[in-house]
Amino acid sequence: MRYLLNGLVLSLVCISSASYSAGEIKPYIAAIAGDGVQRVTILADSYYFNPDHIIVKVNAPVELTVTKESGITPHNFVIKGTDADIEISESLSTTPKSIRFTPKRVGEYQFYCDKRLLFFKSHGEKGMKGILEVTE
Ligand SMILES: [Cu+2]
Repeated sequence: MRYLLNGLVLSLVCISSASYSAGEIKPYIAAIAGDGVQRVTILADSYYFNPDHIIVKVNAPVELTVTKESGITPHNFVIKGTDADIEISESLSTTPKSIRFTPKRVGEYQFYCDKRLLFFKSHGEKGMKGILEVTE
């Protein structure tokens, strides 16, 4: 049992150090649709979001459609960007969830999953995070 646990911890450490290398995935630039909404589809999996760098325009409505990969691991989607009027904390499922907001200020806002198993690192700390970049 102890060896099993050690192996598990070791593999989690390996995953966390390998999973986030900035700049590898190109940023996703949201297009503004005919109705003025910027739509982005996001996949949430253990332990990453795809895309993990999203660029949107300020003061235009954004609709994120976030879907969790199948599997028992729970995930959520959190952004704490109070100054830009972006306050999101939504649990995710395999049914796509629509999250709508309008960013009110230019800046970079981290999104992440804050779920964690017992004493392990949170999913965000394991690489399940990304940047919402709000531009002029
Ligand atoms: Cu998660």
